[in-house]
Amino acid sequence: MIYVNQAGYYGSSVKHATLTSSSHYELLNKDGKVVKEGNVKLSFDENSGEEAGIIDFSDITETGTYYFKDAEGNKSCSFVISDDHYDEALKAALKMFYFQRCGMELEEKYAGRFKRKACHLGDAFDLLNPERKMKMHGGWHDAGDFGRYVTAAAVALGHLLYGFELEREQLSIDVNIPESGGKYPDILAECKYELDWMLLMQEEDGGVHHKATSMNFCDFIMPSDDELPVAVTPVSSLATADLAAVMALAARIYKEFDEEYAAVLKAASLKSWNWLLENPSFIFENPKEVLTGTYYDRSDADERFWAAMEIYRSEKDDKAKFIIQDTMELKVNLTALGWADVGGFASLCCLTGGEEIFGSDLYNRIKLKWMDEADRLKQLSESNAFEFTLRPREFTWGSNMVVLMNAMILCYAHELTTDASYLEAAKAQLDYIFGRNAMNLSYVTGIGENAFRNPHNRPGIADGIDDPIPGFVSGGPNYRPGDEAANMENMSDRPAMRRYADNILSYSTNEITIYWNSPLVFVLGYIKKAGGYV
Ligand code: 9MR
Ligand code: ZN
Repeated sequence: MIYVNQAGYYGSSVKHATLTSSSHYELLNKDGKVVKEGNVKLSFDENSGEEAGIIDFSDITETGTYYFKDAEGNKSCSFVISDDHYDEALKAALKMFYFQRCGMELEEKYAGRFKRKACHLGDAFDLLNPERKMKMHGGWHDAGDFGRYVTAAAVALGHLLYGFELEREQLSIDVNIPESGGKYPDILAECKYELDWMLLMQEEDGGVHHKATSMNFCDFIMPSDDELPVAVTPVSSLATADLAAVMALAARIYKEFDEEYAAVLKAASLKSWNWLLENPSFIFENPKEVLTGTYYDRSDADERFWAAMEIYRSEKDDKAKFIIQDTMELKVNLTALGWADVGGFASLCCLTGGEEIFGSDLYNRIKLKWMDEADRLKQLSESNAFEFTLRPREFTWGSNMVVLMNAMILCYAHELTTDASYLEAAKAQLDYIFGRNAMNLSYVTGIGENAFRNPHNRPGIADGIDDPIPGFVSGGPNYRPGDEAANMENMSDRPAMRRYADNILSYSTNEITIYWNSPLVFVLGYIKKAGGYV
């Protein structure tokens, strides 16, 4: 087999595909003419369990549609060589957030055939005081379920907003949402939809509720048919710190477009910041009667660190400085960009803010850690035929997020150094996401000849439309799958890269979430900015 990036390749940049089982290949154009052929040395690849090698076809630069054939005559998926090949993917990946909107009708002119009625417009109730009703409309559904969770939301916004800071031009695209053409670029209008909901999760004293979900997951129904009451779970220091951080970040970005709104965001950030200074760690435990996702995280040191970094950037606050200094002595992961460990966002804040703000000592310590991790990832990618950055046991639930987080780290290493080898390693991670993997599958719906089709996503299942909504990233292979369709009984004899089921029942390998799409937006924006360094 020959696995390719089904979303395509830049004309003038490095182009690789992965060949398995036999060593000869032919590359053909759309008329079936062989434009290149050759032999590749194969060696064992632990993730895919296959003998695999790299086909380098960087010398083929002409715009067009191509495919490969291996020695047995197996055809690869087709792909394009073109300098705008990622445009559609970026647009779809960003539009995904609109399709996740809660509390408003998705009208046909924006949603097309995936239009749907407004959902979850009623008040929620405070779990600790059920008599108390809380306004709780808006925001994005987290995933294939309709819950809304602050820590997950903050991380998705982190990817999108730091992305916007870095790749403003590439991410300021029109994605046809109701706000298009208004005072913000669409990406900021979309993020505002989530920020406004997050503000509803904040108490007067600055404490922030962890999540707003029904007590248990509803059936596979349209969101407007879900009438389960929505419970707002207690305040957690995790959610409070994340909100303080993300509101400060957003205030900085929105200021230029809307000073009034930026002031609201900033006030919210400071309110939560003050709460953090006065309150100890309240780690979130799912109340026993609530069966939806926990987003369990045993330490809030990294969340407080992120908040301190953002607050210091805008306020030069001494208390924030102490927290930053103290946290640097702890073993906080400084490159993690997921919902549990957020130290990487603090690093991005420091590195994008620069030495003048943070001082050269802190800046350089963080830069060193960032580059260490980027070097580790680059070496890993240079050591296997998929140029991939995970080891078998790192295929966790949502492994595609880890792949995309790694790509973010590599992109920013390229930004810091302009060394093209980091960009190449980042691009190879996108190759994997778009089909250069042992499933021969693009993990983004609607993008590529053989894209996954059956995400675990309630509206996509209940809408009666055969095609999935485009632009959704799948969670991806899971070394320890645990659902009806993918589990250890039917998958433990498979290599890690194939422990995946394109099945609506497979929430542990094939769900979708906002924070699996958001790093894709970041990475696509960056790769487009670097233009494959054409
Ligand atoms: O993305 C989360 C993953 O890292 C965890 O392993 C998993 C189990 O705790 O939960 C995932 O998050 C889910 C959340 O709890 C509820 N909404 C759907 C999320 C994606 O599967
Ligand atoms: Zn809803």
